[in-house]
Amino acid sequence: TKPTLAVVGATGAVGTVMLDILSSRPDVWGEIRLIASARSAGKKLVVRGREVEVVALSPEAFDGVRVAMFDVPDEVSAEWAPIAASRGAVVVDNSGAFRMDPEVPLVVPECNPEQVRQRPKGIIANPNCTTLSMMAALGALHRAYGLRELVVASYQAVSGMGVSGPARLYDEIAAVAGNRTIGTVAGDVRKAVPDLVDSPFPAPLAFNVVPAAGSLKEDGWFSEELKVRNESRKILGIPGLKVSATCVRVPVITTHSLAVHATFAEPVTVASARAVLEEAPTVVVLDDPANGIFPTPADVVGTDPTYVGRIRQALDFPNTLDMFVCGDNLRKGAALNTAEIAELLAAEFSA
Ligand code: 11C
Repeated sequence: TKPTLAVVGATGAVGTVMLDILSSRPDVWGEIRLIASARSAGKKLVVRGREVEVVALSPEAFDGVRVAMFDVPDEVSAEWAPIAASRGAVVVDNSGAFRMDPEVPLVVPECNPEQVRQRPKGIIANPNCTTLSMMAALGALHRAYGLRELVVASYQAVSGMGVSGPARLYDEIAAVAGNRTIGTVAGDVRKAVPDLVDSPFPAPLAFNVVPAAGSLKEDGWFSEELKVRNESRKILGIPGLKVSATCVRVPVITTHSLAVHATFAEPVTVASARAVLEEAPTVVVLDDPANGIFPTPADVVGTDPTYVGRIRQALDFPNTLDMFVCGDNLRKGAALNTAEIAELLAAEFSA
């Protein structure tokens, strides 16, 4: 019999995409149970073409569940993932609660699929969407040339924040639309958009970019920047990888972009790197700038691959490539990677 799957946080931004993904992937699941906060219990959502009623999060909700995907805030995962695991489910958790726990593998199927088997706590973590949006490409290049240093600037979409991000950006864009002088005087955008007290962003995002993603941590680093560093090291298995990231929110609804400056142990040419990336099954190279071909969020949103373009040999840095990477932060960056990990478990359970 096919294993029972639970989706915890089925009504959130990632949960909604997850139901879509579960409806279009090979059907390896028996029952799919939808779990959410008491507030959403009783709602009916469609998965695999059928309506399923959402049940409230409770220990009993996990009875009979073999795999539980969690797409909920860190503190909810921290409390409930161990409860689900204690009731016999393997948890695939998309929060930050367990990613750096040495007893929890942090898995990207293109990079370290074998680690799904090493789960002493019955919990497997799914990386942050910013890290994940470049990992398939970096993993392939690392295997070929040995990654040593990584300098990254992100251009992050608002849906990374959950449903509140797009809601706010649409409101801000509506507030400035049609004004053909706005954005020309300091502070005019700030005055035109709705009160920032109600915003998930610390500054206006319409006609703007905001160098503050996640929460502020020690020494001026934002949490997203530290996650890029810590999680890249763990996924790629390079504890000493030198990483420096600057994470920036941009007025894009969905699809994170990253300007990547990667230094390798081995010499690397643009042609050989392109061949390596073209061979990676989930990477698509879009790199013909003379003809306007490079990845942009607007062109790739809603699709599964990791897109790479603008591949250049750094002029002043040996063994170093510069490139631009785009990936849908809700699909490969979150729900799709979680589903792929869960499918590895489904295969294990039916083997
Ligand atoms: C963003 N990457 O774009 C973030 C949100 O650790 O999973 C995801 C936070 C996390 O805002």
